[in-house]
Amino acid sequence: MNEIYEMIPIVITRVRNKIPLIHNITNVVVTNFTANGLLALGASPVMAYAKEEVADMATVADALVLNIGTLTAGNVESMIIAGKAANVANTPVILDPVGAGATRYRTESVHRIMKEVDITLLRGNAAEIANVAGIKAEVRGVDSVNVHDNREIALEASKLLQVPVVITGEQDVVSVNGKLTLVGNGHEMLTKVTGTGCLLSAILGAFIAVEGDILLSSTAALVTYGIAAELAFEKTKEDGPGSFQMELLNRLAKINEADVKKWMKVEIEEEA
Ligand code: ATP
Ligand code: TZP
Ligand code: MG
Ligand code: MG
Repeated sequence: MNEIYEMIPIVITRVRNKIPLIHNITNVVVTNFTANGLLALGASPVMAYAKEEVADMATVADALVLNIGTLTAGNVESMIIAGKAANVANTPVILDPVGAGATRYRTESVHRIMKEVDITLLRGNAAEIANVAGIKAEVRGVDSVNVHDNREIALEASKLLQVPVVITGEQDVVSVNGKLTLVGNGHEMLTKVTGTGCLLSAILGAFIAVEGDILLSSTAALVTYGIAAELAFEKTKEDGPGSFQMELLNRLAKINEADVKKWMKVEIEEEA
């Protein structure tokens, strides 16, 4: 397991060397920010939604990221077509169930997608993940309302759904096959900019595209993103969310192995 600590800083360099193509079917709020965040990091974003083309795009992509933030019936159909093609092509699929539990349509759509598509990683806040897994939790709009025990919900949800899970919040949790990592990096300012969770889901796609060990790649993505946010806050703390959002892109472009090694806050639980 010590090996994981040594490997975490290296994954960002692998992303930059490979420049993975990330196919996003995402929401209208975060589209531009997600594309710019992936580019800054060193990945290659593409947004493609038409049911006539999503299978082709998902087949050539290095990861497919599905995000239900501004769902339409057409998008659900496209997500399922893309997801099935990704499964055939061995393209990893990341699902962000934005606002699951807030409306019946969102929860049902997530269940439909998960029934038809093998998901490599499910990433959301605690309430979204709890609602997808059928664990009782409250969601209003796209934000988590209650304070939840991220660790317990991640563990239970990944067991119930039989899928790797990342829950984000003040502390992030990765749960894969009974193993857990807890990530303490990040900054509260991330909650003042919309789309920071959605961008993170896309970045998880970029990391999973270059490292197939989901516990390692997901932990590396969370740590790298969290540290970039901490450094962005340091530089812009006198200003506010606008400057922070811009600086987050700058820091995603600049963060390197040495930064990750120096600032990472990770706990590993072998047998949770
Ligand atoms: P929500 O709608 O609940 O805000 P989200 O989809 O935006 O969910 P977050 O849970 O906010 O996703 O996670 C996005 C990023 O923000 C992650 O890197 C996470 O670690 C970080 N984050 C969220 N809340 C905090 C916090 N209180 N302190 C530090 N970092 C945080
Ligand atoms: N409404 C629908 S999707 C969306 C909003 C505000 C963006 C949510 O982004 P995030 O990353 O979950 O904060
Ligand atoms: Mg947030
Ligand atoms: Mg979200």
